[in-house]
Amino acid sequence: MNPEPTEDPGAQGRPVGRRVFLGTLGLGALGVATAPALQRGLEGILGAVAGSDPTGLSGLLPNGGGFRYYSVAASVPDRGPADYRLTVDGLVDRPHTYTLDDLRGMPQNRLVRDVQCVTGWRVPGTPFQGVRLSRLLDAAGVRPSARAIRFTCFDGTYSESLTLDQARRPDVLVALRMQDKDIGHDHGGPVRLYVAPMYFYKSAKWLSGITVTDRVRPGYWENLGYDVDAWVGRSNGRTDEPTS
Ligand SMILES: Nc1nc2c(c(=O)[nH]1)N[C@H]1C(S)=C(S)[C@@H](COP(=O)(O)O)O[C@H]1N2
Ligand SMILES: [Mo]
Repeated sequence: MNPEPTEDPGAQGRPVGRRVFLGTLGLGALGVATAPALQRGLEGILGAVAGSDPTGLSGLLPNGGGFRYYSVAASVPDRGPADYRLTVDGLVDRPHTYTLDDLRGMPQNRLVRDVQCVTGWRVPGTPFQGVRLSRLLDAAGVRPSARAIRFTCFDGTYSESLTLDQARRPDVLVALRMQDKDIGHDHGGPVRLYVAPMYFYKSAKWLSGITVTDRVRPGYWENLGYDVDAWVGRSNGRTDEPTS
């Protein structure tokens, strides 16, 4: 019932700290509690049996090109052009809520990079396209006291973080397209974050909130022991080739 190795950041030689250990325990419980619901909900979508792994319930997506489905929420609503909203708020002069059409109407940037998950799988040369996060931050007018960004998701559970400097990199996108298609629901559509140089857990799916903060608020996995600065090959005790 478990289609992939259960790796964790400690498995690569770094001592398994208390937070990672507690996180693993917590996940075991989550897997037991939500796996049946996930399997019911995704039966029509997933060809593989869903299993639990350290970064969430997952299953290999048919025709997914090597991607695996991850969600820490048992079910996630569908949102599209009529009801999708992305709010930018916090320490900004001009908070704003964008519709999907608003985002589609802005200048788009396309990147092609490898994707690396912290559990080991890697998908080569994947195109992502969307609006640079830095563009949305500039439009909002980030205040001088700001230091970081908190990302929230309409699955109601997941969150992520970046420092302001990381968020302003040109290879960080609010992505509308992946693999040269509109991002489908399973991959976090209609809008997900894409942080090219970091492990894929930073790339929050079903993105709905960008809040500018005065300090880093660790995200979902970071509260369970994963590194906040998640550079591929230079974090989480791993030595993968960098992706960007
Ligand atoms: N909202 C949300 N975003 C998420 C996750 C999640 O569980 N929920 N999992 C993360 C992890 S660990 C990975 S590897 C990728 C998986 O993206 P995919 O399902 O498109 O392959 O999404 C990341 N973003
Ligand atoms: Mo992951």
